[in-house]
Amino acid sequence: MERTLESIRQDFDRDLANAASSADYEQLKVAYLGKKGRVTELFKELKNVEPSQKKEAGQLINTLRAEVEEKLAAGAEKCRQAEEERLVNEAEAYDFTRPAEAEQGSLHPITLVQREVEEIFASMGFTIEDYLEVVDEYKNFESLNIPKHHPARDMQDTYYLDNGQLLKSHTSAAQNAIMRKYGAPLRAIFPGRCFRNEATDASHENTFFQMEGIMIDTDISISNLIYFMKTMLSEVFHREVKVRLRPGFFPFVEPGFELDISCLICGGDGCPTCKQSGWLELCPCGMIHPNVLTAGGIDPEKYTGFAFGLGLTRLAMMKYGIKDIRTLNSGNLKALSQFTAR
Ligand code: FA5
Repeated sequence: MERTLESIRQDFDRDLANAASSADYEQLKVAYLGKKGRVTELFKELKNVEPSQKKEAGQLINTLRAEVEEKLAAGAEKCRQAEEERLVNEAEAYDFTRPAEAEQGSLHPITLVQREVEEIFASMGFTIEDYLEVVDEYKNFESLNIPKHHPARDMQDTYYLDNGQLLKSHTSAAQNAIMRKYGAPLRAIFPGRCFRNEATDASHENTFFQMEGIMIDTDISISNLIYFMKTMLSEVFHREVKVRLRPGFFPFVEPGFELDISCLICGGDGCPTCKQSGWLELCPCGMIHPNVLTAGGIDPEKYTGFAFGLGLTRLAMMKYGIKDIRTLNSGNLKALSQFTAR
């Protein structure tokens, strides 16, 4: 028995010296201490040992087992530390400023259109502003001449938080803060995500983007409004597009208009995107109501201004021929990554 023990010890020491990875240590553990491992098998041999020598033989096997366990644990720990060190060294040697080799991502169509419209308005002297997504009722409604219980609130049902705040239903919610921030004269656009509690279809989403614009000065009229709208649309589409202006009611403008664009998906013939009408509501606008100017700290006796609320998501649909608005929030990379900057 002693000779067998010594031979196993020598084999183990030799195998241990050759172990180089955590996997090697695992294999050794199975080979010597596993169910059919060489040390484990020794215990089964005990039944053939003389009864008078059984106790001593058992102790010798136990000692060998403890020795093997200890050496394996120490070796495995040393190996783990070496592997960790190697990974750290590799990470340190990696140049994170190196240009990516993998395929690069692409900009979302709404981002592309947003940037294009921003560039157009910036070239005409407009400031680009950012605003919150969670606002209070005053910002979303009251400051815009929509008192509590006004039926216009029904048109823009949105999502309310427990604390009474809400997810802004239109970018007009930023008008008050921006008027207060800059005063008059003022030219600003402010894109943003809007939310509405409404059923979705080919042209309606519950989460979509608008871009608001306001221009306030001493002598602003509807002609200025029409000029800026036409300039923006012809630059975005790189051609004349058919638009129509019709009266529209919004409590925060007087007079108010609906600016529709001839549907570019069907060429005006009628399709599900334009609900068979040939036209798509794109950019309501109008002259800012005196009450809204007053709420924004601007004297309506001295200043007038126009405001518009461009449907940025719908503009992206028209520009890129996207038939269903839901594609834009779908995360479908195949559909969304095919558009590139101009
Ligand atoms: C408004 O939101 C007004 N705040 C716009 C405005 C601003 C009027 C300044 C006057 C002066 P409306 O609810 O119509 O209006 O929305 C404006 C545009 O946002 C629509 O023409 C449309 O292009 C887009 N829009 C509205 N609801 C949705 C929706 N559920 N999904 C996608 N786009 C939408």
